[in-house]
Amino acid sequence: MNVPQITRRKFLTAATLAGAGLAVGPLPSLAAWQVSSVPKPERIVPTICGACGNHCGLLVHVKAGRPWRVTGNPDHDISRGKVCARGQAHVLDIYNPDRLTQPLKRTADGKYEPIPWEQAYQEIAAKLQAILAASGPGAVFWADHPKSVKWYTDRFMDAIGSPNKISHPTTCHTGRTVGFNMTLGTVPNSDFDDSQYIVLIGRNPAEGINPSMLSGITAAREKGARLVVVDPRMNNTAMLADDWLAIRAGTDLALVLAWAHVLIAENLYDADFVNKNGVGFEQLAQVVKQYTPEWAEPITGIKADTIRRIAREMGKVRPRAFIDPSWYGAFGCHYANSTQTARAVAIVNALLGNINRRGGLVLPKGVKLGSLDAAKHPEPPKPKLARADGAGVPGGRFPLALGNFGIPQMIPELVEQGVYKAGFVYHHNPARAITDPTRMAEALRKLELLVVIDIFPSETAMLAHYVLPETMYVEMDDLIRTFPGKRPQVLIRQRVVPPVADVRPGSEIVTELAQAVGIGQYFNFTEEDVNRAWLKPLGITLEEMKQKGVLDGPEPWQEGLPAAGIGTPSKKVEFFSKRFESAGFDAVPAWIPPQTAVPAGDPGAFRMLRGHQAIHTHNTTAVNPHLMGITHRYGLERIWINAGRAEALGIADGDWVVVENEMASGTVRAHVTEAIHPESIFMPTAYGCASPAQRVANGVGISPNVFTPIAMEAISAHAMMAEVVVKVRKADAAERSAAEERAAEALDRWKAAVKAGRRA
Ligand SMILES: Nc1nc2c(c(=O)[nH]1)N[C@H]1C(S)=C(S)[C@@H](COP(=O)(O)OP(=O)(O)OC[C@H]3O[C@@H](n4cnc5c(=O)[nH]c(N)nc54)[C@H](O)[C@@H]3O)O[C@H]1N2
Ligand SMILES: Nc1nc2c(c(=O)[nH]1)N[C@H]1C(S)=C(S)[C@@H](COP(=O)(O)OP(=O)(O)OC[C@H]3O[C@@H](n4cnc5c(=O)[nH]c(N)nc54)[C@H](O)[C@@H]3O)O[C@H]1N2
Ligand code: SF4
Ligand SMILES: [Mo]
Repeated sequence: MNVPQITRRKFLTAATLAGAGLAVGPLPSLAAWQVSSVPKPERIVPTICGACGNHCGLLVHVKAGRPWRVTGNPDHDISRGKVCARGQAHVLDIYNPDRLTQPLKRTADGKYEPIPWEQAYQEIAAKLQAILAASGPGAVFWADHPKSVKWYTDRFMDAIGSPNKISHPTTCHTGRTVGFNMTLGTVPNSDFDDSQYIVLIGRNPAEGINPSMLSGITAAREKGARLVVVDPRMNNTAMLADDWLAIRAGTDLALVLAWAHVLIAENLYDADFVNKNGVGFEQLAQVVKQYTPEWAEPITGIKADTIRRIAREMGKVRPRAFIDPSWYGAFGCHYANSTQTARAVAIVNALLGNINRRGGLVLPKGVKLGSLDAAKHPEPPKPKLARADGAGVPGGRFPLALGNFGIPQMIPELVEQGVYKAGFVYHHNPARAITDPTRMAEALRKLELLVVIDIFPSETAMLAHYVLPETMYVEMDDLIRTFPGKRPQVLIRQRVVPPVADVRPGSEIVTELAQAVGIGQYFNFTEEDVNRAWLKPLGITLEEMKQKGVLDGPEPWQEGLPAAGIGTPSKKVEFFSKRFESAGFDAVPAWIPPQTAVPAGDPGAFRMLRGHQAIHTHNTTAVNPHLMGITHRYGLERIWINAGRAEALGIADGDWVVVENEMASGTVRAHVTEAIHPESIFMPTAYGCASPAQRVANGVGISPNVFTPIAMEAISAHAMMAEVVVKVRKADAAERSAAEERAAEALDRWKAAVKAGRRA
């Protein structure tokens, strides 16, 4: 099978023409138009966006008591004055008619009735106490997507004695994080702005948006830096690249090992840095001897000459060359080899001597906050029990996994075994975001108590005994947060407008719940007390913080490795990892093929890849009529399929196709394109909402998770989300008409939502 033959020039020409079309005519710029034609807002409030995990600094302009316009806070280093489409649109979801507006209780017939907050707290507390008395604290889990409220939820779990704090990372970045932590003691930030050579492997900041990455890449490109994008799919960041390497999915480890080989064999690595700051270089050199570019070519589908050229180019401009540590795609949680891929990436960076160097990888500099006075505000003792899922438990099943995040895809197994009996789910949607949502939903249904705190009736909320509605970010004050990095910062989120419904902020919900459960003594403070105590050593007042929204931390980042070394046990870069060795894994990364192979010669079989789109956040924003409007307009819910493979299957662009495997089957339209490797299809991750109560989202597209079994990668226990083979075929007439009917209904619901929005 050949790698698609598509030139970057073809794509750029099309993009440039489209851009030129827009530039024709004497139109003023958007910014100029906004200034000249729009009356002044009443107030502008600095705060933090809540539409995704980047937490960009926003300035929310308020008119007639409503958020009216959102602009970027130029002082915030992550966003640098930029706001993406989601940041613009999600703020309006406070008025979304499908929003949760009051506490709900499930009735005997499976419907939901509104109840007062006090009743909800009392009933939840009574059930929880009964479960704690009968089964102990190990029967309770709390699953969330980290936000600052996590400080409260962790305290709540400590106070009841349960170690089972769970979060999303095994379905996001765990493989990457464990690989880097074990090698460099942390996950560094890339210093894009000052780099001369950037390699992105399965990282697409133009769509898996991180605004500062894009600004940094653009700034570096303008100064002549080269950009290499490695992705089986020509993602939107590849449009900016000098090289797009259309690698065979799941084989990045072979490519990175071959780069290590060339750097060492051709003496291009930074020997001074390695001798001074590394352990196990000899073992590394021995292992990668075999991994020549010629060895990697048939595995990856990338020409040996190209592999060698890029290693030489990196070696030439080191230390201002790096491979970005990445996030989700490729080696966050996708393949059986992802954790070792991350280790190999960390190792190549260390060979380039770029660790904590300008234009290389920066060890993030933190900001040390104060703490509450423990004499007045006693801290709950830490739980004595070991985590039920074994994450990070010495001698357990997953000793190297991240103990502070746990393993959400093990919830079904632990419910089935009778371990978990009660669950709290906060700002997280396991019945959609985790692999095999059907099994997850069955398990959640078996719990004696499920409490979901959300802003929308998610799939998980629709399984809960109690649903508690939270304020949205523009309606609430929040705990201070810090941003470690090259420019360490302190940020605050604050209330812009009062809540539009009977909703409460997470910190208040946890505090009130704690009081009802009888552990209120650990919550004898207000959020303001905490913020003031945290800010105290920084010499910043809460008032100053609220006025500015973001302030620089007191201590600037400094180039070079710290005198005390880095955060590994040896304090050095661990080319050889004793921790890997003692846990039974390769101490120096060696080639591991992906666990599943696409059967050769089967015309309908593909590996299923997945990824983010610029206009949606996971499963949160498909409810938003503005953002879903973009999806409808451009058919963004379609799966990508390689043109040559599609032709062989009789599939034309826009055709309805059936995607199926032993777990599920779904019908969706096809985007037929040269810009994806023939072996894989690509499915966007924002679609396939199964909650009828989310009227704009429901019925649009399909979700990759329904095709993905629950699995645990051996080292970091991530969910191996791309170890999935599916079959694709053209839909027959009956399948097509059923799908068209479903799509037409979804479109009608969207049109109704747009109309209702215009009237509001
Ligand atoms: N718009 C938007 N931005 C977001 C988010 C969001 O939901 N929406 N979420 C945030 C979060 S939580 C995350 S984790 C990040 C995710 O950010 P990324 O990790 O950059 O995003 P993805 O699109 O998941 O994956 C990037 C690319 O990996 C490619 N890929 C898949 N398999 C392979 C492989 O085997 N090898 C290689 N080399 N590439 C592969 C995919 O084709 C995809 O283009 O985005 C963050 N930013
Ligand atoms: N199908 C699918 N699966 C995925 C992904 C995907 O995009 N699609 N992405 C993968 C990745 S990279 C990640 S990080 C995880 C993310 O997985 P999740 O953590 O589940 O994803 P989110 O979309 O961030 O949050 C989910 C829930 O939080 C609710 N929510 C949003 N804002 C608030 C708020 O302010 N307060 C409260 N209480 N609730 C809120 C949303 O309504 C939604 O129900 O999923 C992984 N799995
Ligand atoms: S990237 Fe967009 S959605 Fe995410 S925090 Fe920034 S502005 Fe908000
Ligand atoms: Mo993520």
